[in-house]
Amino acid sequence: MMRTSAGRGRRSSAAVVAVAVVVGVVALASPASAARLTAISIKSSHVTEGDTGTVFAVVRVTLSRPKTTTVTVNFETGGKFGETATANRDYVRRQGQTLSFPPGSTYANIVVPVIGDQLVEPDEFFTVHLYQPSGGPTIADDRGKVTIFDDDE
Ligand SMILES: [Ca+2]
Ligand SMILES: [Ca+2]
Repeated sequence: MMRTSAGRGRRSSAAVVAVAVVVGVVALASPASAARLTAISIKSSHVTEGDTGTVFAVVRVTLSRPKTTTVTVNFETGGKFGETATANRDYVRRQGQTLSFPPGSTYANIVVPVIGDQLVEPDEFFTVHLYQPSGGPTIADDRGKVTIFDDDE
């Protein structure tokens, strides 16, 4: 009788301790890691082509929270993700360039010139690709799609 109830006592203390540890880990880990991680993401964009000269596609890149120091990320326009738009014919290629987020900012824009023409063609797209972040953040979403709407008929 003594043995049985001592055994029960131990089991329930052990169970209480285990629950307390699990709750403690969750409560401490979530806010701390959320505060430390900053992520860079790129949005998709679109632009209507035009007939002559260039129009500008504006692609927004966001930081999940502002930093007190400058953050940078490199970017390039892509030809490796099945794009239907052709670099330097439909848009001006950008390569090996760096986008900066000044301290306190949460977004920056990449601007890509889109070349006008009067050809009747389907809507086309290209991608802007982020790589090599510096200043702490990781990249959550590295690829933005820019759709060029054709305006010729
Ligand atoms: Ca046009
Ligand atoms: Ca066109």
